[in-house]
Amino acid sequence: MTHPHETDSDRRRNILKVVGSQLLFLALFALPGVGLWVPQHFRAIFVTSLVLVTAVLVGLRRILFSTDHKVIGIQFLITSLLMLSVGGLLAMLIRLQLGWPTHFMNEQSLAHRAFLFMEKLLPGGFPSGIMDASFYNMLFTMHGSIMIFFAVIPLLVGVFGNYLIPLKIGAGDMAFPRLNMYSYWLVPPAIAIVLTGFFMQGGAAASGWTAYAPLSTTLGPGQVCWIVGIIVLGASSIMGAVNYVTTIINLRAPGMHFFRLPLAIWSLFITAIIVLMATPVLAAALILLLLDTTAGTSFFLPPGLIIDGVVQSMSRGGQVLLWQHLFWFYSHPAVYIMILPAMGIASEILPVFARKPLFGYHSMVYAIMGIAVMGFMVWAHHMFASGMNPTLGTSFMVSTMVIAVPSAIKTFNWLGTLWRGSIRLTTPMLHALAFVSMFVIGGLTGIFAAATPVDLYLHDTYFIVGHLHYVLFGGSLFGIFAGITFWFPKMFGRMLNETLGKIHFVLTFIFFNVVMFPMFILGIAGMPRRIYDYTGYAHLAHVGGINRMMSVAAFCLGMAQLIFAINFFWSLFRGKEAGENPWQANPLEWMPASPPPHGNFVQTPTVYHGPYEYSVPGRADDWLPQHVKA
Ligand code: HEM
Ligand SMILES: [Cu+2]
Repeated sequence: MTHPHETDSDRRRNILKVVGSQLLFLALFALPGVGLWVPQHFRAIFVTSLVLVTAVLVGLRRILFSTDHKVIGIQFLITSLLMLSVGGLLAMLIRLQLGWPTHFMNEQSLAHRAFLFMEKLLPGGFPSGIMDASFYNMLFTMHGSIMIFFAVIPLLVGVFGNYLIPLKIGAGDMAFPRLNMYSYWLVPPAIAIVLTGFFMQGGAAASGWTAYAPLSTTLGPGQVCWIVGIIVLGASSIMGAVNYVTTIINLRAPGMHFFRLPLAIWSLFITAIIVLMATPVLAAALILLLLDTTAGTSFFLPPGLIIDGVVQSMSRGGQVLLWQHLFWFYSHPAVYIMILPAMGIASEILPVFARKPLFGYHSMVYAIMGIAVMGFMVWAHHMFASGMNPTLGTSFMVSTMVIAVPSAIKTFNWLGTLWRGSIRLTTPMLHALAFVSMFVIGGLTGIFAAATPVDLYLHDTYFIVGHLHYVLFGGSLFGIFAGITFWFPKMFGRMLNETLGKIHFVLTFIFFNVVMFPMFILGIAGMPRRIYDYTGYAHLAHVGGINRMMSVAAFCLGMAQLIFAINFFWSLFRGKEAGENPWQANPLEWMPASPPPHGNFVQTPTVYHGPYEYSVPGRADDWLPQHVKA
C-alpha cells in the first residue's frame, strides 16, 4: 500500500500556523500589560497601533487560521503547554511562601535572598521583601484556575480530542472544521482576559478557582476579568464538544461500529456529552455572578451581608449556597472531564506495550457511561460542611461511594491487561503505569473525603489538596504525558529521545510524590488549605520542616520539566524518523504517514475488527491493524 507524503510546502505552512498562532497569543497577553507602561500622552498612539496590528493579523488570518484538525490539535498543545508552565511558575511562588513563611526568616538565608529577588521582579507582590497576603490569594487562585481551565482540560480535550478523533475513526476531518477553528481561537483571548487581571487595580482574581460568593462579588476588576475569561473559554469548550459528538456519530469509517471504537474515542465522546450538559450551567452561573459583581443584582448575596463591619445595602435576599450548588453541578462533572480522557489514553497505551488485548472492553465502556451518569448525582459532596441536612448529606455520601465502583472496575481491567503481558517499559508506558497507580491513591483518598463524618474534619485541609493533586497531577497529568510521548511520533514524524524521556519520568514521579504525599499528613494534622501563614497556630508548630522539604521537592519537580521541554524541541528537529507505525499499534491513526497529510486518508479505510487485537493466536505478527482483514 502506498501512502501520500505531506509535501514540504504543506508542512511549512502548518509550522507557520502553529508558531504564528502562539506569537499572536503572546501578543494578546503582553499588549495590555505593555499599555500600562506607556506614558499617558502616548497611549493614543499605542491604542492606534494596537488596532493596526489587529487589522494586519485579521489580514493574515488565512495564514494563521487552520481548519485542519491536526493543526488545531497542535495549536492547542503548544498553548496549553505554555499555560502549564505559567501555572507551574505560580505554584513555585506558592511553595516559596509555604516553605519559608516570612516572619521566620534568617537575614542571611537563601530563602531571604529569594524573596528580595522577587521584590525586584514583582514589587507589588513582595513589598519590602515579604510576600503580600492578598498576592498569595491571587497566586493560588490563578494557579488552580490556569491549571484546570487552561492546561488540563485543553490538553486532554482540546489536544487529544482534536488530533485523535478524525484519525481514529477513519475520517478526513471534523464534521464542522470551521467551528473547530473558532473553538481554538476563543482560547487565546480567554487566557489574555483572565491574565490581564494581574494588571488591574487590586490585582488578579483572588477568591480561589471555586470563586465562592459573596467573596467573589466583592473583589475588584481582576475578578471580573476572571469571570468573563472563563465564560469565553466555556463557549470554546461547547463548540468543541458539539463537533466531537457529531463527528463520532456521523463520520465513522465503514465497519467502525460503536463497539469497535478505541477507548480514547469512547472516553472523549462521553466527555463531550458531559461538557454539553455541564458547561452551560457554569456559564449561566458565571453570568449571574457577573451581574452580582457589576450590575447591582444579588443572586448570591444574602440579606444583611456585613463586609468590614459595614452592612451592605446591595444585598437583597440572595442565597450564598446557590452559587455552590450551581458551581459544583458543573465542577464535579468537570473533574470527570479531567480524568475520562486520561483513562482513555491509558486504555490505549497499556495493551500496546503489554502486547495483549485490553481486558474487559465492554465493561470499560459501560464504566465510562456509569461514571458520566453518576457524576451528575454527587456534586454536594463538596458541601458537606455547609450545614446541609444530614439525610441529604448521607444520600450524597452514598452516591459518591457508589461512583468509585466503575472507577475500580476500570482499575482492575488495567491490571488484567498487564497480567502476563510482554511488558515493554517505554516512556509512554511508564507514564501510563504511573497514571494507574497514582489514580488509585487519588481515588481511595476520595473515598475518605466522601464519608460525611470524616469529611467534616478533612474539608478545607491539605488532605483535600493532596487528593486533588493525586487525581489531577498523578492521574490527569501523567495521562497527558503518556499521550504526548505516545502520539508525538504521529504528530511530528519523529521519535522522542527515550533516555531523556525516562529521566524526565523518573524525576517527575519521585518529586511528585515527595511534594504531594505529605499533604495527607499535613491535612490530618489540621493544616488548612489556602493558608498564607500557618506559623501562628500552636497545633501547626511542627510542620515548618515538612513544608520546607515539600517546597524544595517542588522546585526540583519544576526543574525536571525542563528535561521534557528540551526533549520535545530537540526531537522535533533531531529525533529519529518515526515511520508510520513505530509502536506497532492497531488503531487507524497509525495507517497514514507521520504526520498524516491534509485529509488524513487517501482512501477511506474499512474496519474489520476491534482496536485491541494483539498477539492473536495463529498470526505471525503480534498485532493486527483495524483496517487489515484477519
Ligand atoms: C473515586 C473517585 C472520587 C471520589 C470518591 C472523590 C471524592 C471527593 C470529595 C468527597 C471531595 C470533597 C472534599 C472536600 O472538599 O471536603 C473531593 C474534592 C475534589 N476532588 Fe475528588 N473524588 C474522586 C475523584 C476525583 C477525580 C477523578 C478528580 C479529578 C480529576 C477529582 C478532583 C477533585 C477536586 C479538584 C477536588 C477539590 C475541589 C475543591 O477545590 O474544593 N476527584 N473529591
Ligand atoms: Cu466532586
